[in-house]
Amino acid sequence: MGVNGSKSQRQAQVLMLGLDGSGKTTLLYKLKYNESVVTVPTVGFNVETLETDRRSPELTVWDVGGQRKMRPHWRYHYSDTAGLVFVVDSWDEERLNEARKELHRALKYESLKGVPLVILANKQDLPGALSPEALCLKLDLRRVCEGRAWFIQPCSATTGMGLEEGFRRMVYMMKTPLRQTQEAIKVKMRSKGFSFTAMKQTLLCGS
Ligand code: G3D
Ligand code: MG
Repeated sequence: MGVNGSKSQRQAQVLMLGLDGSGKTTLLYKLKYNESVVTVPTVGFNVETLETDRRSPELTVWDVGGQRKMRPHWRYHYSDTAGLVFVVDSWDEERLNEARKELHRALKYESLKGVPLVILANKQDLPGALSPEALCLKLDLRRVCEGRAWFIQPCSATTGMGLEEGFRRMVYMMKTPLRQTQEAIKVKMRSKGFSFTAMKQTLLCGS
């Protein structure tokens, strides 16, 4: 899955999906060059490598066009995917149902089974953007991500807030078996004073 022979420890493929306009291309170039770019709808894909720390694989991030006519092509990338990032426009409540359907459809594919998932709750800089907790419910994440390591990260591709954290979390989940990931998050949340029940009601990793 997403690892290339001897390069297995050095490079991993991350597939970035989401509806058109959710901010995928903006965030890819913000991460890569720390620049705000003017985007045009992505026809085909953009691909960039992101460096990580020396003990982690470099990430090759595929930003695949999210327009309706492009979505049937998403599946051709699944078999090479070591990590899935799904970008959501947290401000556009009207298209959340469409986003939910596309996410759920993708997660049903056998080749994405067990692949860690980071949901990037983008456009948090806009007033009225939905919180990660609200998105978690509206996208029905806890149910659809059962048995999978996952995480929802609030971010803004415009300001850069949360982007590195989201990809750092992805690297962590790719390197860590699911059970260990859940335990580590429980310990961290407990240390912050969360009860386990409260944790379950919020977000973080799969149940
Ligand atoms: P896509 O690649 O997922 O299709 P784009 O999305 O990266 O092309 O972004 C679509 C629009 O959303 C762009 O605006 C872009 O500037 C804007 N955008 C992306 N991320 C953010 C964000 O975090 N905050 C805000 N406020 N806007 C964002 P235009 O106007 O060019 O359509
Ligand atoms: Mg794009």
